[in-house]
Amino acid sequence: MKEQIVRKIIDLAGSLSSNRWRSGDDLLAYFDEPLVGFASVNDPLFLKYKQDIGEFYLTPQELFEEEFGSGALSAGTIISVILPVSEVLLQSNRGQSGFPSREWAQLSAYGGQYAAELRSSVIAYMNQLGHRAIAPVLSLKWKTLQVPSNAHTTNWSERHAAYAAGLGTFSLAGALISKRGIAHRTFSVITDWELEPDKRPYTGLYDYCLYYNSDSCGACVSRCSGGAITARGYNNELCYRHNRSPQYMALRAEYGVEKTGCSLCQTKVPCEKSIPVQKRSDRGLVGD
Ligand code: B12
Ligand code: SF4
Ligand code: SF4
Repeated sequence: MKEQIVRKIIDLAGSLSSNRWRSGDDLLAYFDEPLVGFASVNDPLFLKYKQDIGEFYLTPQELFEEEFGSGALSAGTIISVILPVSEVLLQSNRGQSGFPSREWAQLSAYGGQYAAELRSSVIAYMNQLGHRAIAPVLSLKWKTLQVPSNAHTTNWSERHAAYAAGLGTFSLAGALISKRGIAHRTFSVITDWELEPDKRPYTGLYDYCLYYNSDSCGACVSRCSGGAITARGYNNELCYRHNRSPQYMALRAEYGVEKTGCSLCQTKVPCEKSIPVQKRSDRGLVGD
């Protein structure tokens, strides 16, 4: 059954015109075919997230109950979807330093619409098959908040859902590295349909990052033009400010978009589009 669901999500993704944008005479895709993973709503990891991240962090049950009432989710599945950024966009940002390319800014400004449409299509598909489903980030309970340890956090994280569903691990850059790399967008849907969870092909939070698994790399540190990534990890406040600096505001006007993103840390790095492997010549630790 899971294969059928994965096939369906890939087909739905292929049918959406919002994944296309015009560049001169060409019609190009923002994202390649999605990756799909499954986690049980009763996976103890979701309680561990609450313990480690904070009491404010929501479990799948709390989110589902907001929509369908108390006790609505005794069993079920988190379906996590990764949308890998297409090669043409990766290429456009590789040559950039300091600022993203015009093409990348298109992705930041409009790629979210496609992700939202695909998410709605997945929910509609679940409903057609007689199952209830919600998108956590559309719940009335979902919110962004500031806590002492994190200036920009939320009470449901899409990358934690992806981690639980076996789709990837965290990294020095803060982002999730999937088997299609770090350059992606991701969303999740919670359903009361009980499906077999995927096995996580890793045991540690940072298994796919070379900085943690091989004492090497750190390429994202020098790629980051906002000084937000160091050997101590990712500082989301610096990233946030950098993306709203006067230079970036001017860039929004120049490119004619409401946001440009930056994402230099997601291209021209060994983890860009696959799980990175250490090359002998790359040995050596990053400085701080
Ligand atoms: C708020 C937000 C931001 C804020 C702050 C980011 C942040 N907190 O890391 C700002 C505006 C700065 C930002 C920037 C960017 N973002 Co953003 N952002 C989000 C958003 C909406 C929520 C993130 C969040 O609060 N998570 C909750 C907290 C708890 O988790 P976390 O910080 O992600 O996780 C860390 C800690 O929990 C820590 N940790 C500590 N203890 C423990 C214990 C356990 C058990 C675990 C598991 C983890 C853990 O490890 C994690 C990794 O550092 C998500 C969408 C979503 N709803 O999830 C997108 C999202 C994370 N962003 C995304 C992207 C692409 C970006 C940018 C590249 C955009 C850009 N500017 O070009 C940058 C760079 C990010 C980077 N280097 O990681 C993608 C990430 C894709 C990926 N490969 O990981 C997401 C998932 C959006 C999406 N739908 O695809 N973002
Ligand atoms: S560039 Fe290297 S250190 Fe940075 S996240 Fe990717 S693998 Fe880890
Ligand atoms: S999005 Fe830009 S500023 Fe933020 S961490 Fe990545 S490279 Fe640095």
